[in-house]
Amino acid sequence: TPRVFSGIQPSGGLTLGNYLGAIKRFVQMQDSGTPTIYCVVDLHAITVWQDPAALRRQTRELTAGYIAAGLDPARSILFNQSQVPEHAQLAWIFNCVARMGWMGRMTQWKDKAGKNAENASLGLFAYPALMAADILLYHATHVPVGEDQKQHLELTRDVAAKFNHDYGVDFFPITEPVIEGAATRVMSLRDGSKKMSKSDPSDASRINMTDDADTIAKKIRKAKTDPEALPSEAAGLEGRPDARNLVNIYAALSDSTVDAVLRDVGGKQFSEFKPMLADLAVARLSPISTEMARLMQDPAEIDRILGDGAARARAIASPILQKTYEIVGMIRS
Ligand code: AQP
Repeated sequence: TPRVFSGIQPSGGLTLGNYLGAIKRFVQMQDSGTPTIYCVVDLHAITVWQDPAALRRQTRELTAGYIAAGLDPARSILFNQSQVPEHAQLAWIFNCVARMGWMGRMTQWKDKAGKNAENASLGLFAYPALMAADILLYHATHVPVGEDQKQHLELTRDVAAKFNHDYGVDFFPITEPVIEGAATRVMSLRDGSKKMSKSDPSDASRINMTDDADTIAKKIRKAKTDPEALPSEAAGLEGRPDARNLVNIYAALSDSTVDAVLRDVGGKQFSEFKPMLADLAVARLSPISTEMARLMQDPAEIDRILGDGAARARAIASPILQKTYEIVGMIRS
């Protein structure tokens, strides 16, 4: 039976990349009627330092973002990871299944630990084993994510296959990544070869879900582009990463395709296209940010939603963890 799981780290404010690459598609999957479980992965967030007060605020803000963008806590299970201890418990078992070599090859590890791996947290290294636990704890079959998470999902499949093989069972499913749409990789507005990220030190590199209309318009006006006009078909974006990025964003925000967008705007200069993009971004994002701000006025209600979601998540996770312990040979008495 199909079941969707995905998560986002409360490691900063939500960006347009998180919205287009993840949340927008979370909503589509919910609305298609498949059972959906969406997590605020606070245990993942602390793999790099988080100020406790900021972590609390970002957890609530991300939850508000989920709801404001169209996730319905009655139809989807929404919760924060640390309230379901089974995630950490299964992650330990997967730490003993996954191999050091697999982890060392992860590009996110290499990017985030950089040259100073000696000083990175052990949790950052083990991050993909916890992610495998998040997904497999629910026997999730489909995981909507952005392009940057593809390698971690392959590792999740490797963990499931090795566990099944080592214990001679057919217990954990081999999950399918769902990486689709025009904006599976939204790039930095300052550098079309770098992904838009909530932890980029430059605020001008990203559009935050909480940016107001003027800020959005200004960031798009200043976005890096090249001097050429827009091409009339996708092939003309070859070798033009900054131009491609803005067209991809336009296509994703308008639920269209790059080819369809270029049929309309091909031949225009960026001086004309950028205000169109800014208007579209404001029209799509401002209802969400207004609703987020409204929800944030009642943090107790957000916490209640997370608690309720956690109880429902545990009801699914707990029997799967118990069965895992049994397979591994742990006595339950
Ligand atoms: N630029 C992006 N384009 C498309 N999808 C993106 N995602 C993130 N950035 C982009 C997708 O959002 C989901 C949640 O990501 P995450 O918060 O778990 O971590 P991340 O991928 O590392 O995102 P950030 O914004 O770059 O956070 P930091 O800076 O804290 O690492 C995932 O599905 C991801 O693919």
